[in-house]
Amino acid sequence: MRTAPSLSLFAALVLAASTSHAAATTATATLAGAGVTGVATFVAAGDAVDVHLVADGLAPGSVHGFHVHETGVCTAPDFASAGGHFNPGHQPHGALDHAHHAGDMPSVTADAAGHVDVRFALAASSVDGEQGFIGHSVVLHASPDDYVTQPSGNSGARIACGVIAAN
Ligand SMILES: [Cu+2]
Ligand SMILES: [Zn+2]
Repeated sequence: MRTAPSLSLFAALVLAASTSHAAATTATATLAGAGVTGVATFVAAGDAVDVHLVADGLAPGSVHGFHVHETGVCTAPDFASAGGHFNPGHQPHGALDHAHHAGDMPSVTADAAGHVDVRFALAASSVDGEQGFIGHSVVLHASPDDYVTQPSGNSGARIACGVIAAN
């Protein structure tokens, strides 16, 4: 019976390998900017990703462009370090019902207290992997996204940024 121990060792190695390569299904970004804080969560849901943004410190009733950007680096104060919109599919910038960057998302609206709590789903998106959001960043802008102007929707200054990391 010399094979039994080696077989179980093999099984253990396979299990360890498959565990370490398992795709992350949830990720979080903690946003920070001048007077603005927030947390964005990303949860895989089949071929879609459910996004939940909670943010504070915004002007009452203000509307803000919100995107996943290419580079997972948030250097204040202008967050230019985050690069352009995450766009692995080489699409134009646009609204979700048109051709759009993988990082394009709905603009978010603050309530009378300057608080945002919004949830939406991004179809044909992923949290992990080549086309996934992990390792990139989320950026909140000063102005609404017009979903037309290339390549960024003319949503103004970057007021908060967070790196998206696996949970
Ligand atoms: Cu942006
Ligand atoms: Zn875009």
